Amino acid sequence: ESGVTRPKGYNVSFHCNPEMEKYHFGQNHPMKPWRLALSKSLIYSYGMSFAMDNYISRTATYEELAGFHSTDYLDFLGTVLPEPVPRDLESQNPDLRFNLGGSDCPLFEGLYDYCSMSAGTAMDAARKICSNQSDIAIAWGGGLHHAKKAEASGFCYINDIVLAILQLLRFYPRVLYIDIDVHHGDGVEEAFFSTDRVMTVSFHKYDPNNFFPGTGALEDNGPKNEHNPGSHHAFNVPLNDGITDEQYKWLFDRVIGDVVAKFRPGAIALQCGADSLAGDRLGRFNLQVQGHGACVEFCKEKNIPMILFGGGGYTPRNVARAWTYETSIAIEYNKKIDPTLPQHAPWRDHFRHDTLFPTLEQTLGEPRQNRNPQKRLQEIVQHVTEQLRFVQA
Ligand code: ZL4
Ligand code: CA
Ligand code: ZN
Repeated sequence: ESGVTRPKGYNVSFHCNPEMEKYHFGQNHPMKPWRLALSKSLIYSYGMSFAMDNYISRTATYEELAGFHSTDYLDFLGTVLPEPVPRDLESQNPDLRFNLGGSDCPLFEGLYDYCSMSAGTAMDAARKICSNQSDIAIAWGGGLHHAKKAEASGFCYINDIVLAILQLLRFYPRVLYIDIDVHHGDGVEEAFFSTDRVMTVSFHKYDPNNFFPGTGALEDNGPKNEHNPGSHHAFNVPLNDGITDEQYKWLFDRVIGDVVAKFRPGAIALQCGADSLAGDRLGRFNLQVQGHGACVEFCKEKNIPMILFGGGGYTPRNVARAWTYETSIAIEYNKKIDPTLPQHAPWRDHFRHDTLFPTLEQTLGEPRQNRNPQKRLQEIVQHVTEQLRFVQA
């Protein structure tokens, strides 16, 4: 008896593959697939599985992966053996084919299977949306937004988001992609650069010389050639260190509100990378679980079919908190959720504080200095408004 009931009038599906949680990128690598196990265990401890359709997803087939990726790349990915590249040689090593085998995208045991599982969860989620069996489909094991057609990048090998959006495009004329990971969603932006059927919007830390991947300037809105249908269909919200919940929410509501009103998407793909949270090992923002979740809430209120993807997130206890809260938003349990973590939750001590909503002081000690003047945020909103005038209503 958990007290969690199904939301009235619509369906949420939850897609995972427990095998994924077992893979290792190597010692000290920030990407830790076990954060998926931690997240799922917290979600289940709250009893939320009773309010969703729960699926163990299939692994994507080679043919499905080839819907976006080149077969050269897939063939190589399927045959490479984990041969660790000597660290000091790595930068000069001319034999890093497809950007595989460096410290960001190492070759590890079972890499191809891990990739097809991540893609499988995302594609299953997309299929549930297309068949109208789900209104919100959750794939926390997906969200690997940097992968290119024939190249691994930034911990991402297979772009499950692109594959899922390609599914959605079979049924919906227009799909909106939103990315709240602290990194720029470059792989998804690039994949749909030349089409007006997908609009991409990424919020990210932008510092071209010091922060990965270095792309995603405010002025980058798609092909510069006006005759290319993709022009004015990419949006970037470049931010600086220390942005707060209040500012991020303000920006998100203005930008996404206007984008949805103008573009009228039939489906939304929302990448919920949790490295935009305060205290993340790689991130730089001061977002709290509430502010991160407010983005999911805002999108949900648009009543448009939606996929929620995972993505980055390198402080596993906070990743689990965010994705748990966001699952509760999907099933409309967020207003009733007990902010005290369930007594019986496995790894409860791992969370350090027994709350779902730690304060900034609890997560950071000292919050990062906020380098986002309100004036700059206003400029960003203004730029988006101007770009949207070029978009066909
Ligand atoms: C690590 O400690 O900025 C990888 C990566 C491995 C273990 C031991 C190796 C030590 C931080 C990162 C050497 C590490 C050198 N280990 C890493 C330009 C870089 C070249 C690689 O959230 N070095 C590259 C990628 C980013 C770069 C971010 C975000 C993914 C997502 C979606 C991808 N790459 C500089 C860094 C470590 C490591 C410690 C690391 N890599 C931090 N930032 C990067 O958007 C899932
Ligand atoms: Ca982003
Ligand atoms: Zn990231």
